Amino acid sequence: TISQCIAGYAADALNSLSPAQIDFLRKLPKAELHAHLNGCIPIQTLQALAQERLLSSSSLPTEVQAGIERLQNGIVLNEIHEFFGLFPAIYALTSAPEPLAVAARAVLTQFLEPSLENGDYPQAAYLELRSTPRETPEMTRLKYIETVLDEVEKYPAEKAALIVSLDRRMSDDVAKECVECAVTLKKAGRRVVGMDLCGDPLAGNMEEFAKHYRTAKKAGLRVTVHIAETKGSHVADTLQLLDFQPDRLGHATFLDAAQKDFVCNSKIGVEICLSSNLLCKTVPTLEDHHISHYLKHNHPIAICTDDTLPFRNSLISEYALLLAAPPVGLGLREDDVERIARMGMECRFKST
Ligand code: 6MZ
Repeated sequence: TISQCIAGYAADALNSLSPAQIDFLRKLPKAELHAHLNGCIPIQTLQALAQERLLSSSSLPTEVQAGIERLQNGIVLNEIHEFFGLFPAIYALTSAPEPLAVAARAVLTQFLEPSLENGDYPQAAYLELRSTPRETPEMTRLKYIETVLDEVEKYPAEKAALIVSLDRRMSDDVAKECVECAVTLKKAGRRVVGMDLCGDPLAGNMEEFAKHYRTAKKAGLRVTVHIAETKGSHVADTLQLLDFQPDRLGHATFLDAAQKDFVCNSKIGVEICLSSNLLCKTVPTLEDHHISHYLKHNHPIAICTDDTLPFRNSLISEYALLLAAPPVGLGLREDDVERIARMGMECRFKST
């Protein structure tokens, strides 16, 4: 196999390509616009953080150890809600500024630095990293965002930026605090370009969140929301999210015909995460994936990884799913894949 860290659908697609096709994908300038920091920590980095914790504080809760082992061995999910249970173990290791900075640096390196394994090319020409601010005994939410920003800003603005995520499970006060932090940092010239809405797709009251996204937009932040990610997503919820006037949509798997038309007419870019949808079982097969609808309508999409740690994919392997012949891939032509990569670059949030 090409990489030990890549497995599943994405690996099968990558392994089925010819060296010339792999070379083509490596050289293609690609934008990664939907990557969750704590979902994209390389497993080696997570293990090193666990080791360090063991050395400094003698013990690691058994749940954390079990969680890391599970991630190491490759997860199998029966449905998307099981996915969120993976994060407490990861969070336990990134709950102070220093380990958080280590994790952020590793994620930025993974996407933006050329690697031997990748033929000396970087996975992505541009990365919009997203993360949910957490308050812990060791840091405030403001400190959380500043810590990640310090790492993001080590790269030039043409290469990296930060999106601050709100979690659907957040209380109103916490959501408000996160938006205030993002706006303040943006006003201070820091590289926060947008706000996201993520977390358990069925949690939270979206009516309460609307005002926070209005505040963010007023301050010049762009907005992306995870929308209609599961079959259980309600029409009312989806309509409310569209009412936030998002600039991009994450997943958009279960939009009805009218909602799809609205998205196509308003040219809102859709972040497509193929492996993620297949592994979380929200889409049964590649053939059934809603990407076909958007491709048919020449609608702007961005191919993204979502969470490289549990899904064991990479940006190149997600593109391999486009190029590989069916049934492992969609069997698109190289010029179509090139056009898709360009669309991804055009979906970037420019700071205003
Ligand atoms: C919804 C997701 C997600 O923010 O702590 N997250 N939310 N749907 C998904 N699709 C599979 N994948 C990740 O990164 C981890 C957090 O991102 C959200 C979850 O809330 C998860 O806790 P950060 O850096």
